[in-house]
Amino acid sequence: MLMLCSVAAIASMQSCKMKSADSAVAGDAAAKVYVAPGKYDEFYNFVSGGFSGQVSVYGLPSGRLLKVIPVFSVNPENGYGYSEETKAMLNTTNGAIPWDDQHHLELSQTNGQQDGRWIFANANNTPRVARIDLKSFRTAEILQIPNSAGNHSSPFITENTEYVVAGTRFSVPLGDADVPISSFKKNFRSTASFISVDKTTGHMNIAFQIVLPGMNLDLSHAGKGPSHDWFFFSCYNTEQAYTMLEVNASQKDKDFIVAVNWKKAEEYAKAGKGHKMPASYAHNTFDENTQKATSVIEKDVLVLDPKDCPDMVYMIPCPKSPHGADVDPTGQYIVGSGKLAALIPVFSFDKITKAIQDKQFEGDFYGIPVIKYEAALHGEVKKPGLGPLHTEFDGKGNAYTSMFLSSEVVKWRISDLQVVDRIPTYYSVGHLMIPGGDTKKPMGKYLVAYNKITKDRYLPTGPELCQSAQLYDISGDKMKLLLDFPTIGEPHYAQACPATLIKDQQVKFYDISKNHNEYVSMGEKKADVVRNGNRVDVYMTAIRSHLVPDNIEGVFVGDEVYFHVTNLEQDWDVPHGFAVKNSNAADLLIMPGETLTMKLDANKQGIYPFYCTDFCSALHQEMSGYLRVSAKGSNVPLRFGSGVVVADAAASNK
Ligand code: K7E
Ligand code: CUA
Repeated sequence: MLMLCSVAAIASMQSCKMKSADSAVAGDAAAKVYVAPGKYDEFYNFVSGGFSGQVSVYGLPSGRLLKVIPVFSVNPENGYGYSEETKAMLNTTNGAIPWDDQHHLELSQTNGQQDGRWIFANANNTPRVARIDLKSFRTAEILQIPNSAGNHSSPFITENTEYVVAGTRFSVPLGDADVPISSFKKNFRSTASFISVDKTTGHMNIAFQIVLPGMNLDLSHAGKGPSHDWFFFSCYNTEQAYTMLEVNASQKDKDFIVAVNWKKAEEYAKAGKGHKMPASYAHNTFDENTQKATSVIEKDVLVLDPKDCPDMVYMIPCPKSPHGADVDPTGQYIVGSGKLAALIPVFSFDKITKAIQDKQFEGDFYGIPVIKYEAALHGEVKKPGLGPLHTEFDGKGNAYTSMFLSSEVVKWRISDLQVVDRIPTYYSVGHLMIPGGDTKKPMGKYLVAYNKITKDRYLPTGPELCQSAQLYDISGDKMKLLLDFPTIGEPHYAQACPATLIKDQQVKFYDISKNHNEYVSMGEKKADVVRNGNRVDVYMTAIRSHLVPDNIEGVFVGDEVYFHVTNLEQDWDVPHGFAVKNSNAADLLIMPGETLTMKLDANKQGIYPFYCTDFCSALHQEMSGYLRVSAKGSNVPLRFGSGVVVADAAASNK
């Protein structure tokens, strides 16, 4: 901000700050982001949660938080990861992992345009890819990725969602081999996994995994139109450093964009050019029919080596540790953003193709041909700013690049590579996003910057400040700042689609006649308590404003009690909650027509009240009951019921 001030003004910093902050906001900003009470936003904005492991959903242009979708982390709000039905979603070959680091999102596409079916999310730390259903806003599937670590260049997709990719940021030895760290060059590999997506069900499977030299794959984007068959990955650390990367991975002038012809790879895989390698990875799916997640451990993966597959992988030199690898809407231009570069190289797909035909190579990298930089280059954006990270497009021939170090968004023309506008961000922008901005049909009305540093933008909240997003109007020649809004976790990439694409397909409640959860209670008369050894199954129903049964006796210390709670409501927006005293799980939030199960270890004698945790009706506070837990071996018969039924059963009570 101070850059804009004169030396004299710096003397009175406060007034200068005020002035630039005022002028940074467009005069009609309030009207442009105001969504009147009861009115809907124009776009859904899906934002990655970073270290929160979840995905959050905001309305644009208001910036209102609509929902947090639990994906890679347990979620106390609704019991995701705690309920018996959802526990398996977080299973991995290292057991259940209650947390991950979620960076990138990609909406499913058909013909290079958003189709509103699914959104994919990556987990960085324990490499996984998730598919979220956009009818229910629930995580439907999570697939672990073997031979990977730091699943960062993921989950980008091809034009028709044929494949979701997962490129490893940290090279590791294949098959979890035990080798010295100093044998990096010899033993460590990076891998690019191509996950096929079933056209109708969305089910994911690793179709093949391409093994690449030890280096760090960072980001990626698929080609489109003429470059449909290709995928472009940025990579850094081609120095192959394994210690003090800060210095050792910044030695070379150029790293690479790795261009993968996935169509060729597909053919090689079909032709048997790969080899099946033993691998162990979890594949978790949530079955809507049984309302239960299951986890299967997969046993092998098909591996393709570029050595056996000529013409499948090429390297394009790219200056200074590239981060973003972004493809423009025409599919002709590939933008590499070198974190430490003072320019932005733009590559031309036609030139890349011609360079390959004419064999314009400058050697090879571990046997992979390296295309001459100039031969692939469309041109360079000169002096764009400092620290280019990511680029999105408006569909009108312009590109927008985030500049981390100079803290700004820079707009430039793809045709002549001229910078046409720039605007500050507050502060240190990472990713930026235009609705549809990485598809064939961007909606160039808004741009959102997801910033790394918040400093003075909001009321202070102790040492930890919220992360921040900023909304810009990009409909005119000049970008205009409209709004700041706080975000959850650390936002990295995001996607946005028109509300009209998905709002009318939303599930309002689950049809109870189709509830095939094995522990469903189809009506209050089916409520039951069944003992089997030290396992007690409670078949419970919830409807405004009572739980059945609401009195349970004959449970002993050492028992495992499973509360299977079925919400009998058949109406929108009537969830019931369930919590029981002394439980060490989160409470449940059960949607209408759904059954969820909470396990309680009865560890000590006493009366355990249970209740609905969601204020569902005027008599919500009455929606409660008691569980009696008696000492082991005591003579208390199993009894349960509600109201009159309990009175009958009470005849045998001492
Ligand atoms: Cu945050 Cu996409 Cu993980 Cu750049 S990455 S900022
Ligand atoms: Cu049901 Cu409160």
